[in-house]
Amino acid sequence: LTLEKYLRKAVELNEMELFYQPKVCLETGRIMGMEALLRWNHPKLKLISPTEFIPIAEETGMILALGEWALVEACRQTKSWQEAGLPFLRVAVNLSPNQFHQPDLPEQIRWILEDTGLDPQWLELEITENILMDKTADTLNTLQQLKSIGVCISLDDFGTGYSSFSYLKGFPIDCLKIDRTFIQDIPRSPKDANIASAMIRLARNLNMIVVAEGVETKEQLAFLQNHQCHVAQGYIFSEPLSVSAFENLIEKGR
Ligand code: G
Ligand code: G
Ligand code: NA
Ligand code: MN
Repeated sequence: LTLEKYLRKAVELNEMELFYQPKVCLETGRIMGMEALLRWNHPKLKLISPTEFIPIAEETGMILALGEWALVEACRQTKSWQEAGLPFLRVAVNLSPNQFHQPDLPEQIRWILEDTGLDPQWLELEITENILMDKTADTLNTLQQLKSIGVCISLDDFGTGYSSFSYLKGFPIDCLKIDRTFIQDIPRSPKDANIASAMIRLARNLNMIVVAEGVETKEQLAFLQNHQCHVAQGYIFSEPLSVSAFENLIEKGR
């Protein structure tokens, strides 16, 4: 309950921050985008993990204000990096189920892009399978509206929720993110290796971009390259970084 009280003030008090984790193209080895991840710097409670405050934000409805802040901030920052002459990168923002089911989400995305001046092609929205589970007609409608704006849609944590192949068939998804639980025991576990390679093939055959999450070792990276995974993200490249640390990283790769 105290956390809830503090959370209400956190956005106003400027205590929220976005960290950025690079996504690396496995064919070129270059950073092609980044995932924006919320961090809460509470003056007394110190750095609080999103795994602690996102569920509270969801329950209390605070996620709507918080999610809007994250969208605006990620688009603003990405545009500002582009204007500073850094390589153009696509920024991915996580959407919670409550945010996704807001009737005016497409309208919100439209004005945020207009306000920040970011071209829609540089924004990616990460949703989870569970979002696709209910309200099928509304969900499809929302996704189609978002696609018509020109943003990319990613299916996050693929394989861990209520996975269904019908989602891949029925919804306009650009990008499949293989959950890190399928990556972590590669190549030691033949089962996980088989599941991962099947997911990569499935995504590629459906003309989707496939991203591996939570890549930590050289062996995992080699496996993913051998199996033609498009993109990887994980500690092997970088943990999520503050704005200045991320800038240093992309300046270096220029
Ligand atoms: O960065 P970290 O591993 O601590 O993130 C933990 C969880 O919080 C992840 O599941 C991530 O998707 C979620 N998360 C981080 N930032 C956001 C955000 O801006 N919006 C939503 N809905 N979830 C986020
Ligand atoms: O649920 P989502 O996929 O959005 O969660 C992303 C979370 O995964 C972030 O909190 C981030 O800190 C974490 N993460 C990113 N790379 C790695 C990694 O290589 N290993 C592990 N264990 N976690 C990671
Ligand atoms: Na994510
Ligand atoms: Mn994920």
